[in-house]
Amino acid sequence: MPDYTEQTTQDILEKIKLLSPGTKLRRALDDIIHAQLGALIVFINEDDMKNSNVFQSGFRLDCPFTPEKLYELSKMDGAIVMDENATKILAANVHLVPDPSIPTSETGTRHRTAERVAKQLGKMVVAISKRRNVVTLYYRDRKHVFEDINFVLTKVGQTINALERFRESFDRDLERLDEIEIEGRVPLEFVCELLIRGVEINTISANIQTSIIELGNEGKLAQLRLREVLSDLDEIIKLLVMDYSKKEVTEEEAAKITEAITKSEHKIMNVSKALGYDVPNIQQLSEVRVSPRGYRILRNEVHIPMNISQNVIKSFHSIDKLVKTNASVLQKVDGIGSKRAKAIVKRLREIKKRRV
Ligand code: 3AT
Ligand code: 3AT
Ligand code: MN
Repeated sequence: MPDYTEQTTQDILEKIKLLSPGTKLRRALDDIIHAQLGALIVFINEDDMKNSNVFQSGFRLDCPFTPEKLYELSKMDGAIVMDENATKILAANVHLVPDPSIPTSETGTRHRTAERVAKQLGKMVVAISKRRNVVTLYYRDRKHVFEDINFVLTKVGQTINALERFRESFDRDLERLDEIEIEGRVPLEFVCELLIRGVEINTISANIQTSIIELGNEGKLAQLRLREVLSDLDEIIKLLVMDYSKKEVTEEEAAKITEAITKSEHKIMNVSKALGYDVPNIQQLSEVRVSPRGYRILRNEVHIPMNISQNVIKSFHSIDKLVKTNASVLQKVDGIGSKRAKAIVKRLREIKKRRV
């Protein structure tokens, strides 16, 4: 059996999409379930079917797919064969004979067969249980059970509610960070906490992506809400890392550090280590004060492009020095004209005022 990994994870999302509400295929599956019928459907192109000895007996159809036809055919015993894009019904009443030595954890003959055929041929197989009213997708060595649509809607809705609150509080703390940054003495612990919360919002969002895809048409609102929750988040995390990493890092290096933080247990000590700080314990960490370089403030508050921010930071090194300068000195930096210089000085002063 071939070894499938990363690509399969991507592909299976495409397969789930093919079966999600709003598609013709899903309409057929829903009809089959409502009529208390079962089904076993293999998705394979005609040539691959002809060249395989898994498919036995049955009869050839080779007709365009419609939900009504699929529904009628599901009344018959055996498997239905469709092409991989689900546009044609190739055969029905087919007896599937996969290699019996392929392991399967299922019990009923329909589901055991489905799992084995998917593994053996590396294709998508869908089983609808007559007894349990459940649709199961097998693809290569993966399995996805479709849950009740209302259950998925509720689960996704609740998760996004929570994410929206997380994001609001994250944004409030970013505003607080602006103010502390102007003073130039930022608790490292605070920065680490913010980074953890940022990557957690990302991780939780990634985890419900599959459910949103499973919702198909019904998931459009959820998709929009999630996009809002995630807006600029990757950018903010990157700029935080570039501001606070112990040594100056490029955007690519910042992405690597972010990945390390995401993959680690989300603990403060791990984050400070990923940023390059060698602090032995949490007590000592809580006393560390750092000054950011200023990437985030320059980008978010004054909309300075990255390459010009880099020039500014080369000259000033950190935000506390930038705060003390005036527009005429700033103008000497490559890419900073009098307009930008004034905007930077003005905005930094405004933030400083907000603090008192
Ligand atoms: P009916 O006339 O529908 O009762 P059939 O010959 O059309 O019989 P089905 O395909 O409907 O057979 O299968 C009915 C059940 O028989 C399904 C499964 O639980 C059992 N069965 C079929 N083939 C096997 C097998 N090779 N090993 C164990 N059980 C099997
Ligand atoms: P249910 O949950 O009862 O629907 P199951 O996995 O328990 O599914 P069964 O043994 O009850 O499966 O078989 C149900 C039908 O599945 C019988 C037959 O129409 C189809 N089926 C089972 N094995 C095969 C096979 N090897 N090829 C084609 N069709 C099959
Ligand atoms: Mn059964």
